[in-house]
Amino acid sequence: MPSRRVSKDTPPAPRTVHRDAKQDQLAGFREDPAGEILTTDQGVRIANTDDSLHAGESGPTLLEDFHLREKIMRFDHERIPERVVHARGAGAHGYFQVYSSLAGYSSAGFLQDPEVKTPVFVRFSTVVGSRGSADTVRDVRGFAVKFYTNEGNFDLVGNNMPVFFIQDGIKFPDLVHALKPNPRKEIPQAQSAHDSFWDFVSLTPESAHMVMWVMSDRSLPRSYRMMEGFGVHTFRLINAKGVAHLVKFHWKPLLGVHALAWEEAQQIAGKDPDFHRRDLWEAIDSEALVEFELGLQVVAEEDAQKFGFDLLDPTKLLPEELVPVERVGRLVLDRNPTNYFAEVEQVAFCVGNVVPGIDFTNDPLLQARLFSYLDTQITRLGGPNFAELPINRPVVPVHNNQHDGFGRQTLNTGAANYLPNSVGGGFPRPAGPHEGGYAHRTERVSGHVVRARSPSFADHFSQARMFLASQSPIERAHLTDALAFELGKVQSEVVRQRVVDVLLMPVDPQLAETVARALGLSPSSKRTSQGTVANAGLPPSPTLSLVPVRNPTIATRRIAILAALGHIGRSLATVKRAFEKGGANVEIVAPSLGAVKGADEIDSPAVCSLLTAASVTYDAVLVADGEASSLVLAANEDARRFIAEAYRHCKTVGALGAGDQVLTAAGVDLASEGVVVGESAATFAAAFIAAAGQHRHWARDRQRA
Ligand code: HDE
Repeated sequence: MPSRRVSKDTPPAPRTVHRDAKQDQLAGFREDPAGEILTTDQGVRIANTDDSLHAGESGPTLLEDFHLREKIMRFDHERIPERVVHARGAGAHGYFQVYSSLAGYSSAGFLQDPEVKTPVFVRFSTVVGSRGSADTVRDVRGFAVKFYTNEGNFDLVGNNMPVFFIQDGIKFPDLVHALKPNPRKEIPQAQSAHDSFWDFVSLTPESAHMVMWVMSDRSLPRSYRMMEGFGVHTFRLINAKGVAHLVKFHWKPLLGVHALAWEEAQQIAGKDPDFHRRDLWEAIDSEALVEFELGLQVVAEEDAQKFGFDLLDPTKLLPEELVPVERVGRLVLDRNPTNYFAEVEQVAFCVGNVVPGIDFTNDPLLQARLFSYLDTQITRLGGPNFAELPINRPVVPVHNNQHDGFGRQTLNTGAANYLPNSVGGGFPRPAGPHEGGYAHRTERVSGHVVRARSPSFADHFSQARMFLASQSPIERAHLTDALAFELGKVQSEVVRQRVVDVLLMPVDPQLAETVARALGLSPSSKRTSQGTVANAGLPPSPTLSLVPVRNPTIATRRIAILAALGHIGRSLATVKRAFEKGGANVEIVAPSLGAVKGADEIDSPAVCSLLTAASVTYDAVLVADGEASSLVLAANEDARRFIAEAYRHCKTVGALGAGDQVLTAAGVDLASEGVVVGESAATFAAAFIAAAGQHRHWARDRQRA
């Protein structure tokens, strides 16, 4: 093909992106073995892959067996270092679309046109555990989004909590070392319930607010699809006129924010350690709703000082009551990865990946992250060419003089690999004034070079107290239990006492006292000199509470119907249909798999048996009608435990007709909240849907206490 004749006056090709741009690009890298013949990496066809080449049938293996050597060499090097943090994750493709142009705030191309769907790849993760750890541990969740925009990649690398443990990135290695397993024993895996974490946070009072979040129900999401996301730091949006606004990024799940019960989460970790991965995969596979809205809290630069705390302090959130969250666009996840390793493991997010119209602030945590994410990929992905990996490639062309290095794929054909040059016509040339070149915001900076923290970062407790005060009584009870659990696992009494005195007392003396009592301690009257005790009581922020449920729905929820020989198939089918109409996934669970004979000659197909199904993996449980079936189930210990666990974990439980005997046999109080019994299938279904839409009936937890 003749090369395009270009001069410096030739305008560059317009850069547009469509919804399938990333998939089209990935398609060129996919390999499909269907109907093909096995080859070596060199494309040589292989006739036998089961026996190595020997000198005689019982003789030694020959070095010339290139297939053996290649196969074993490739196997030996299949593993790459897992992420230092956020090692365990799940990913999905989708798109992002603004509701209307955000030109007033930002010039970013992907924020201008509501018709444009920008491809995205999202990776959700836990933080502490290794790659093979369980999904439902108590932990922060990562929420990282890569937008493949028409101006290059923008990565919004956030968490499901709006604040962080530390104020300056230089403490991140200390925090992570303290959180991770003990270096001598590599115990415990994927949890903070151990001495070093509590030792660190009790000596780091700036962590008080984040500790409240991590001990709250937010650290036990029901699903990746049911948690919020936050950019944490304050960023900047800059419009075409160069006007900057400060911004906090939010993701709001359309399915609401919901949490597991702590005991439930622990049990799921054993029964289905892939619970969140599976949930995401199955939801996308069944074309269920996986959608979030992008929210912005926008603050004019001149208003930055008016909130009484520093917007650059990542241990502070901006209460929604002070600056409402504007919902500006939708993120839809609708495609599972083709290959976990190539996509979810090799994706390299980088906080520094921004596009024109989005800029940073001087948040010292953010500043350290700007270095870390690029740097970490050198070790993790084995060199500087990781941006060429299919999942990381932008969908717009890349032209620069960054050449060579391990694993280089691009064949640069230019006559010169430096600038300025004349032999290559001066290309690739920098963008002209109206060609979308990234221009860093001009900012006046002055001051002494110091290793010091801004005095405006000194209040560590006001917002921790605000968060606690915003929790409903049951959420507060969960938080208190979580502290008692975690600190109960701490061996050092000195550390436990310090947490109570230094972290909890300044937040809330009553909390400190309750936790101290559970630990057999009493809060000390003497205060340490560390940290500043909050002076002002901030008003509670109701949006920080997950209770009450704001938009009840059973969509995508898992409902189990227990049935045995002699159940009433007709009413079971009616309620099942009603639940499915509401978008729920309904499974019939019986003593054994296969068709369960109905007393009315209508059989119901059991897809799980009491042996294979776990109550903790469902959101709601009910028992089918039928005298004979109910007698069988009431006498079955597994069935009773199935119901008792669901009841204990505050889920909606119910029974049609005679099924109520099974509930009673399982110890269910038929009069308590979230227990639905009834004769008429249609009325029962409506009541059950309303109850299950409430997610959990936490009031039962209080009764237990
Ligand atoms: Fe990260 N973080 N982080 N982090 N982080 C990484 O990058 C780091 C922080 C977050 O799914 C690493 O590619 C430092 C805050 C997510 O691939 C590493 C500091 C927030 C993910 C790293 C922070 C995050 C990471 C590990 C303090 C919420 C997973 C491997 C200055 C806003 C992304 C990698 C994925 C991953 C460093 C603090 C979110 C080591 C130094 C605050 C969601 O570079």
